[in-house]
Amino acid sequence: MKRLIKGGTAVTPEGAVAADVLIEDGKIAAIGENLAAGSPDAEIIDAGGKILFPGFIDPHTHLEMTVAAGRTADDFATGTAAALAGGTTTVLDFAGQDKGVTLTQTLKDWHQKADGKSSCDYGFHIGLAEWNDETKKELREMPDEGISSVKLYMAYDALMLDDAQIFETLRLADELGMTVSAHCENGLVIDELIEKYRKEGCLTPKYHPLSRPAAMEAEAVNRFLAIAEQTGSTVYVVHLSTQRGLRACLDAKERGQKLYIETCPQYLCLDDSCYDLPDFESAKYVFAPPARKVPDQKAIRQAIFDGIIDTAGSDHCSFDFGSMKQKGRDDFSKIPNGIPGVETRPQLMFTETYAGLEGGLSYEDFSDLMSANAAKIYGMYPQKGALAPGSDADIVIWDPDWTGEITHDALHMNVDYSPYEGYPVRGRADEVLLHGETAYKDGAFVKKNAGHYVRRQTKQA
Ligand code: DUC
Ligand code: ZN
Repeated sequence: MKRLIKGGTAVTPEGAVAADVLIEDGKIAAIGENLAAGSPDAEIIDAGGKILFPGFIDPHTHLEMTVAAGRTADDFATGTAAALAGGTTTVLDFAGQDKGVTLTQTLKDWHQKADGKSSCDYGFHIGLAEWNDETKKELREMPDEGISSVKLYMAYDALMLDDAQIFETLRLADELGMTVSAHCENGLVIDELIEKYRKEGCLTPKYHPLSRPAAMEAEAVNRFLAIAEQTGSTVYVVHLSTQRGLRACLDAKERGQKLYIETCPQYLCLDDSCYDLPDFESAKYVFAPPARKVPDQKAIRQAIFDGIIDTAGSDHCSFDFGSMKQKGRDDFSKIPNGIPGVETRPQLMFTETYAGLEGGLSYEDFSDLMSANAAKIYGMYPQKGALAPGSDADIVIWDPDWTGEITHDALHMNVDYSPYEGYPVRGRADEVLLHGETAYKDGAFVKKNAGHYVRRQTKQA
């Protein structure tokens, strides 16, 4: 079946151009002027005045994840549908190992959660919780499973690796051509700070950010990058949130190290005043790293404008306020960490970075930040992340002029609140195509459950 998108501005790898986009058999067949003449049988989609972006890619989600307090509100069915509604056509979720569970089993579990239930395309990062002979053996098998990236944690007792294990992970991942990403917070010091506040009877959510200070992000970023310097690895820092952490990244870049940096909308749109809200409302904002100070927000935004930050992940990790977040009513450390964001990420990022702002991003740069860079870093390009002949026809028809505000009622995520209620936003996805077919249009789902697993290439493949 042929479809022709007419009248839009297509954001291609060569630049944004007024052009038709012809789709055939789920792929982009051609981009150019007046393609209708050569394809009289094509179904016409009118995109007059709209921007055509390659489907957005969210490189950082936690769907159907279980933590000590229980399970996330969104599974793959609800989370990937909500992603589509926002303009995201591929998510990379963390298939996170629990201690004692093999990587093979973890991957099998994640396929069971996602296969046949996902409304957008999806891939998995393999997340490590331990490092032993079995893990090393199994990591070697991951590229054949379409996994090209490993995630490690420097915080959380149940997950964190020590420095020697990080060093070894980097060495082996390099040999396999896999990219290593890290959650950079100094978990040991954070645990001490949490214990100190608990002993002092400081138990409200206000103490969540105080127990996870900026210095502990910067220290871990610096340590991760210093270890990567020894192995010569190119690495990826997830959810960078602070000016000090950014400084550590810039120092490494100045040393000549190659690294990728991700931030998230929450580090642009929220600041630590959200921990002063009354009536336990602040629990809605308990995520890690926490919302930071206004100068951090400014530094992160400027780093996006300067092209220093490569990607924007949502770190979508949704827990209901009415039930799950209440588990920490008497002790902030028991509030499950995470906020919903897979659906709102494109709109929030567009609002915070669009070209109308001083120093704001061109459509091409926004497309790189939201799609192409993640595709390249994680081994999916140009199947994903490009409006180009031969690429998957995952296309967002974006209205750059729409303005409104975020309301939980209008969103599709399976969670009982939005941390951005009432936040003024600009731009929205009018229509979203997955594999050339309209999956979401004008506020309604047209096609669900059509998501495929994306096998990703390692750097050597
Ligand atoms: N931080 C969160 O807020 N949620 C999931 C995991 C994480 O590190
Ligand atoms: Zn995360």
